[in-house]
Amino acid sequence: MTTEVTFIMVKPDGVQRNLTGEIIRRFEAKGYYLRGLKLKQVERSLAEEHYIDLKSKPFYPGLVDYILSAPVVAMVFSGKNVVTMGRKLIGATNPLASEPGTIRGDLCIDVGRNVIHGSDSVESAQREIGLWFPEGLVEYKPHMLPWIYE
Ligand code: 3AN
Repeated sequence: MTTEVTFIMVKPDGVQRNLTGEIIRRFEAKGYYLRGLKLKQVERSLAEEHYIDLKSKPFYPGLVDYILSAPVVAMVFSGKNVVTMGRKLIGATNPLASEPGTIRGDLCIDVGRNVIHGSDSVESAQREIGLWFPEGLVEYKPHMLPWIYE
């Protein structure tokens, strides 16, 4: 059984719109386990580091300001292929291209208010979890795995 992990963040608009529970529900209902969770007012250095790969993009300053504009909910989920499947559950970056049934396809309209972030690779997930949860994760053994995996 793989213990792949991914970093998921409910962005300020998602928190303000009370979508945190709906987002957790979708990941849990799929069969993933919550491994870390915190409500956090982000400091600029963390937001800039998180989005370092997008530094040259014209929308980067607005993106950082958006992430700083109100608290976010930072989470870690675990499970088989959770990085790839998490991105599928989330949907395309631009909500206009996100399929109905995905989080973005169902819950938002503008790319600059797209309610959620999810790691795009196993390597990004490791980097992001290290950034957002430097204290580490709680040791935890999910007990229903035989009902999720054959
Ligand atoms: P994703 O969040 O789907 O991995 P990225 O990493 O390309 O997409 O972009 C990170 C974030 O930057 C997006 N979630 C979105 O909030 C913002 N963003 C991406 N493209 C644009 C854009 N063209 N205009 C405004 N904001 C954007």
